[in-house]
Amino acid sequence: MLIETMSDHDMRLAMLPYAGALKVVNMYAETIMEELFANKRSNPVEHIKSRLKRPSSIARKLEKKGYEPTMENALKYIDDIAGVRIVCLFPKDIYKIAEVIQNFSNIRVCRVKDYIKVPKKNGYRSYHMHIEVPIRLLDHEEWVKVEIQLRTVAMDSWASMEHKIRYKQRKDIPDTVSCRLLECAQLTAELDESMQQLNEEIERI
Ligand code: 0O2
Repeated sequence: MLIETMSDHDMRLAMLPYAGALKVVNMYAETIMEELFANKRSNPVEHIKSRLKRPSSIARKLEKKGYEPTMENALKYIDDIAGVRIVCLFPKDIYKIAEVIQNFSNIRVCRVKDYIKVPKKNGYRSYHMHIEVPIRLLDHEEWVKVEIQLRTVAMDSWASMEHKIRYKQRKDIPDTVSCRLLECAQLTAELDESMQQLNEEIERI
């Protein structure tokens, strides 16, 4: 069924498993953070945010990937209909949290994209985990896809800025702006490194 022709009721039904998956992953994430960092002086997780992708964004993404914008294609080809973003203070914490998630028995990790070790050409850095969690519905259980994005505050502020510019422009970003963005991405990487070193020094005191 074409996404744009779906009624609000049908869309809500299609999104229900994703809304459930977001609640489950959020709960896991919050519990892990509390346990993992219970003995630390401060919680290195700055915040956790979750969102369901809007139908118009799902349709746009399908068209960009060359698929007809139907709900069937969305279920098959879009991995980030449900998204959870965990924003940390330091890069090291990202890998600690990713390892804990990896070892969860009721989470299937399908794919990992490490844009921190290998940033995108435009400078984008984040650690993406494509996972599935089991969701019980009235008459059956299904494994539902969720994208977890792990990033630092600096990576997050860069990504928000770049996202805003890209979406506001709705056309190619001028080369001068792309170059400035890339420079800023490099600065945020240096900032992350320095802040992490500083934190390690403070923890040793
Ligand atoms: P929005 O509006 O944030 O939801 P794939 O089929 O997996 O190769 P996909 O889904 O594009 O293709 O994978 P990827 O790279 O994991 O991107 C998923 C999401 O990561 C994006 O969703 C963004 O949220 C974020 N992201 C990826 N690349 C960039 C980037 O260059 N800049 C910014 N600001 N965010 C990025 P959406 O649907 O693009 O956008």
